[in-house]
Amino acid sequence: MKLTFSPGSPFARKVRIAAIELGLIDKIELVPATVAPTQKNEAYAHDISPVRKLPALILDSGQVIVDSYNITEYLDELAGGGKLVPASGPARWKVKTEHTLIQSMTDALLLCRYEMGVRPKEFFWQGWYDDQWDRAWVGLGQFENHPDILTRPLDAAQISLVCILGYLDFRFADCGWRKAFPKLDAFHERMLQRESVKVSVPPNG
Ligand SMILES: N[C@@H](CCC(=O)N[C@@H](CS)C(=O)NCC(=O)O)C(=O)O
Repeated sequence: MKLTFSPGSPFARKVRIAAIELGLIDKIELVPATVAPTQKNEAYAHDISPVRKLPALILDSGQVIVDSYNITEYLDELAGGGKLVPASGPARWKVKTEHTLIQSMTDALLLCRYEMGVRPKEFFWQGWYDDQWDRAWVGLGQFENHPDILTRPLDAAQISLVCILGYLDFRFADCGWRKAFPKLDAFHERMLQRESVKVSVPPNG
């Protein structure tokens, strides 16, 4: 299998952590890819995904699986199922919902990043930026007071949470999340004791 990948991507990191935790990383070739708004990358659009986002998992059959959550769930199934995403019942929907919230918060941070780093300065929209930032920040505040996700055995929502925190370090180093959210800081430190989390820290993070 091949995984389109970039070392700074919180979504690709999630898949990498999941693959290591599931014992599948040796079956995956990481293929560096560059995708960004306004950069056409027709080959990626044609061969992998018309919406030009990474990560994507390319199976040996040629089938492509897009979206980091789908890929995580696919890998989980390959490893026997029910390991990072509970197989059924309320626990499954809890992990999936928390995961989706954190993924949407990460999307919001990425939009902030693009607003700052990609959009021409004269078109920067402060109100829109602040609104996206607020979605991520308020969400983090809710997880700060959510003792269950911070302490239970490893799952996909927790992996997502460590990836958004790592992305804050990587792209918004001065935002002060550790001071604002001390329980998330302690969770992040605990997660860093895992090899999977440690080896996947973004390069400048
Ligand atoms: N929901 C997607 C989001 C993926 C995503 O936004 N990836 C970013 C890289 S971190 C990307 O490909 N951006 C390129 C673009 O938006 O043009 C997932 O979880 O895989």
